[in-house]
Amino acid sequence: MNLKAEEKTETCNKRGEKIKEDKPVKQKTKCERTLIIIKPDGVQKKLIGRIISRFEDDGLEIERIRVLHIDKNIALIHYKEHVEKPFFPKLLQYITSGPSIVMVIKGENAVARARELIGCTNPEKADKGTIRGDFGTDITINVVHGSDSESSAEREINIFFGNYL
Ligand code: RTP
Ligand code: MG
Repeated sequence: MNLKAEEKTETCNKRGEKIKEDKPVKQKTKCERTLIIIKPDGVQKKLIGRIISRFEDDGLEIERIRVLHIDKNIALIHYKEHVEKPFFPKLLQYITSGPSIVMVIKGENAVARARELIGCTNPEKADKGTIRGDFGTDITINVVHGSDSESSAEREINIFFGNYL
């Protein structure tokens, strides 16, 4: 396919002759932040380092991090969309059962990339090589949380780290 003139750039070849080259294709990327929680089972099983490495090895950056024992009040706010669901009592018991690691992770397309690294909600159905696929127990006890959209990320980051963005 021939590119139009404005899609080409002028440069020199090895012999110093002027030539037209295709402009480098710019990737569509967006720097985002997402909220990640290593849930109580991940902390209990001493998986903190291995889980953080999954994100860092993918090029994502840990921007904020804290240890927090999530209490009922925080759980009600963070998981507000699930409060009326039948599984909520189990989720509440689980997420408040011990300390968690709460992080803001930053990078290009961080929300979707982190969800990909985490894998699907049910570890039995999650691909091997994903965090849940490798370390999760069942549909409740699934090691990590990751924001599901940019707007959720903003809301959740504000819950745990205040409005600093
Ligand atoms: P998360 O919010 O923790 O990242 O998980 P998710 O988006 O993959 O799944 P979501 O539907 O938001 O569910 C939140 C958490 O609730 C527990 N859960 N239990 N049917 C069940 O028993 C059930 N479904 C969900 C899991 O701990 C899930 O991560
Ligand atoms: Mg969710």
